[in-house]
Amino acid sequence: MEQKVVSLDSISPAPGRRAPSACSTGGCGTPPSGGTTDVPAHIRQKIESHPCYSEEAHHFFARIHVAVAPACNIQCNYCNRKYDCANESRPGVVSERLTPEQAVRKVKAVAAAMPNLSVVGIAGPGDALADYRHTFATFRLLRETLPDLTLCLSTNGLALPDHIDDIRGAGIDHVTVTMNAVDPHVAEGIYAWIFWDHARRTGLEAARILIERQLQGIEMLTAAGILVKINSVMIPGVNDGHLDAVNAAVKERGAFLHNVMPLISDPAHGTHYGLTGQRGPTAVELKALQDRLGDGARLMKHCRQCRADAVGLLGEDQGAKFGLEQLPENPEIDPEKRAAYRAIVEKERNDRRQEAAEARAAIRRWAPPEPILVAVSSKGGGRVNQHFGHAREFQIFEVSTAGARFSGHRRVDRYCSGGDGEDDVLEATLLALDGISAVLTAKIGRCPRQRLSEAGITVVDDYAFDYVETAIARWLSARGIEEEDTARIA
Ligand code: CLF
Ligand code: SF4
Repeated sequence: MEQKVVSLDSISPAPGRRAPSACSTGGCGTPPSGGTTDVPAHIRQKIESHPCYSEEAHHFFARIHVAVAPACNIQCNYCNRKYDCANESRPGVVSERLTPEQAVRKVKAVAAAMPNLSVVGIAGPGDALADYRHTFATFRLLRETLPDLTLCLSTNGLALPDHIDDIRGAGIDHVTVTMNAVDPHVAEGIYAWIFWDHARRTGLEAARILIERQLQGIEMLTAAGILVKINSVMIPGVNDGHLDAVNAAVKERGAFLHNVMPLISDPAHGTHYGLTGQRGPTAVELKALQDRLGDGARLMKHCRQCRADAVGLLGEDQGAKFGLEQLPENPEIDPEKRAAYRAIVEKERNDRRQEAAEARAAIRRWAPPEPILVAVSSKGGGRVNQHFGHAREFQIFEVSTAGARFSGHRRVDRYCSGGDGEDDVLEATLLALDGISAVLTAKIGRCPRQRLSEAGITVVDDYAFDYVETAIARWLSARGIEEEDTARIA
């Protein structure tokens, strides 16, 4: 099994190549997009190494999901039981279900190989609390064996109020509740049935019980000091106009974060929605909803809808390397390696914050009057450090006179494989980049550069390995100065 070295070499500049500062004017100390300095210290400490609760942390820290919970107590119309739980995963069967002991063995192997592993989550493939015994047995074993890992649980909320003490007792500090509606008339269209109090219930009755239990559970968690994240699946024509109400209701009950995820609907998955032609939202519709909810709502925008057996950084699943058959008998976790990694991340974060503060002034000075969207190819660390042809997703930043704000990501297929670019992939990438003004990348070939230009997208590859905010500031400054010079000469 490949051993990771303790460094950020793959994402940082090569030795001796210092990313130059954007401009000389001082900034206001605002953290870079997704920074955590605007939350109280006791919460910051809980989220700063959690890749889902902190956008900044997801550049540096990995999570593992252990698939110990196959059963479910409800039926969502976007789920087919043969596939992963859509609460926390992209449809796709989990490759293996684990016993609590196997789960711990796997987590140990991953922690030994990946010093950046910080979180273990249980997110299915069914509901983590439907058959809660495996879930809590796993968490208890993990707490004893690997006490420095953060424990994270995801649930549909139906059984939640019955397990607050179990959650606290197991040392779980982060719980996600998937909540798609607070109005039973809306929820009725999303769930086929629930199994509650020894009986299967449907329609309005099921919807009312589920919502009541979800809201009660959220209140109990926040009262117990546990951080709560809400996941909502955005389903056009069903609950898209209703998610503002969900956002208000969960905020009122103390939820820390709200993650609105697009419905994934494909007839091949065999879900009710897939088979009945219910579509998912476009990237533009999702962004419009997030904009409507506003900055004050503390929205998660970097979710990758990962599998219930995902391993690694968000968006970069390494689960295939850690099948039970491949695990070493006695993996050795080196605490010094893990501590060294955290020290490097701390330094990197401080550098990034400092540069972002400087970059912000330049962005404000040179940004166009109307906001634009910029796509960045990055393999982590908050830097422009990936070849265009290797990107499987682009991070999207909204750039305006207020600064550069992370606004999500767009998935693409890898354009370059075996040294050759694939034309049909490039055309699909162009569609995925709809509405984007510029692509910032570490490197790009002649052909895709030309196609992007023809599509009206500016290609910027002069700032490889810079932090994203720095690269945007340097590009805008150079562009602005050039335009001013041209105007002066004319
Ligand atoms: Fe896993 Fe979920 Fe915990 Fe994260 S995922 S249980 S909170 S450790 Fe994260 Fe994956 Fe999105 Fe979930 S990116 S699907 S929000
Ligand atoms: Fe599927 Fe998860 Fe819904 Fe259960 S809670 S039906 S596993 S999406």
